[in-house]
Amino acid sequence: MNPSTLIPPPAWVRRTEQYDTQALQALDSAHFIHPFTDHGDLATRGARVITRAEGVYIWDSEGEKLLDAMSGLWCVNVGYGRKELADAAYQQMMTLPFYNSFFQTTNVPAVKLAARLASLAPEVDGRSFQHVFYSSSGSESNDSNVRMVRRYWDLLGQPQRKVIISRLNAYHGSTMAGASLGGMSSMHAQGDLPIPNITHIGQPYFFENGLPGESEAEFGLRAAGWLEAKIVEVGADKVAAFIAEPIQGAGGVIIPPATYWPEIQRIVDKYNILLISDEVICAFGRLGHWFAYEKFGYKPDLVTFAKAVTSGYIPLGGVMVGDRVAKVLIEKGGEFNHGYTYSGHPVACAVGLANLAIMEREQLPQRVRDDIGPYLARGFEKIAEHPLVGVAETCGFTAGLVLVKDKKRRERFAEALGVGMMCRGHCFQNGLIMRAVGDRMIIAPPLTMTHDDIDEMLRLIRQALDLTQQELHQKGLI
Ligand code: PXG
Repeated sequence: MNPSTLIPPPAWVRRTEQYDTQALQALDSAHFIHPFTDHGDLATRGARVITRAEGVYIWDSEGEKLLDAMSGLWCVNVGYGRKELADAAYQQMMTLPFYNSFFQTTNVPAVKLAARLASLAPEVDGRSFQHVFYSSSGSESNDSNVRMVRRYWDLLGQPQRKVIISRLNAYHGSTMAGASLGGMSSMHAQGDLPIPNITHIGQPYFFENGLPGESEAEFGLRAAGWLEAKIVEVGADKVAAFIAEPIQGAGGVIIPPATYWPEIQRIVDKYNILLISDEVICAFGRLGHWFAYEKFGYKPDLVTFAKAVTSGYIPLGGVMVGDRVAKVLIEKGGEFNHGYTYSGHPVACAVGLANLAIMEREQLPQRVRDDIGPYLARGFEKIAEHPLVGVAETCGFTAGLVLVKDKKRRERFAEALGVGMMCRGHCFQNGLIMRAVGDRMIIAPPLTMTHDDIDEMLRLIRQALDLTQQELHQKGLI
């Protein structure tokens, strides 16, 4: 199939005046239950209808243009409007739109992508990732992790090893296992979570949990020590695995001190427990590497991926299964009674291959490491000087800042004030998409941003900070 035979989109796709925003909002309100949304509240204001996107910008049904500093939702690493990805999907749909891989069949894109991912995952100390298990999302992938980890220990004759340790304020998805692994108390409060045999330790958030006089390096060791304490408390022979994000994304871009990961590695080695690196946000260039464990130098047994593997153009997720686990599952396991209809979906895998090809051709991980990552870091050093900013930090091409009441004393705002949402409102009003996580403002822009795009983004961030400061001042809150 020749890509030039692609039918161009109908003219109305790009003509914003064709949209009846109010009618769409009414239908939305009447029929669409959104994720993580208060619908009573949404009905009073109406959802913003996003209609198209190009490069690093999105447009809504009213023709408003917004700089998308969140890459959709940590997904669109190659930016919007990539015809190559549409072509890959189209061609694959016309060749083989779907076939399952349950009953001793496979398909070409799934095979090629698994081999490609295996070649991109760096080997550490002789441990490599030769196998991939596919799903369609990060949540499903983490459910698969729970199944695989417990199956692994069963096969090794240690069925009592069931407990998976995670961290507070971690995000690992929204299915029963994903939300249980996550450490979001608001999620645990709904639906009788966590499921059994999942427990949590504190997060390595120096700004919040560092003690007076404690250095960041000391704090990193202390925070990692919570894992050892928990293993001892649970009983080392009952612990199956530790799961963590290299840096916590949805938790607010929490970047651990440099001492944290090496100490975590020492502890998981000492107690022989499996290490799961949830890289749904951090992989595929976000931190300047194909996979983030390479940046921090630790040795996971399982790596969760999703989102940017297709730059979000189509759902795909999975788990990189390291040699240690793969060997046991394959050599001792027999049938693993687990899988999804869409495991290894040919269209999703074809888009994944095309997406990785773009990333490789444009050297996006390297670009983050050598060029736009350091450029963003320099910009954020200036942002850190703003009177409303307590701390501003970057890691690769993601960043977070904390809004504070008193910069010198690092005094935080009362949570009920919703100062983050106030700032987010000013961002939206002025053409910038930035996420608020409590009083932390965060970004994870497309890795294709130019220096000019970054300058424009920094200008919009500074403007939103100024407007937030003005509003707080007018309300007598600072
Ligand atoms: N693990 C991590 C580390 C994630 O960030 C998931 C698993 C779950 O992936 P799926 O594809 O099932 O959504 C995620 C997802 C936010 C936000 O507000 C972040 C995510 C999802 C929704 C919102 O920052 N990350």
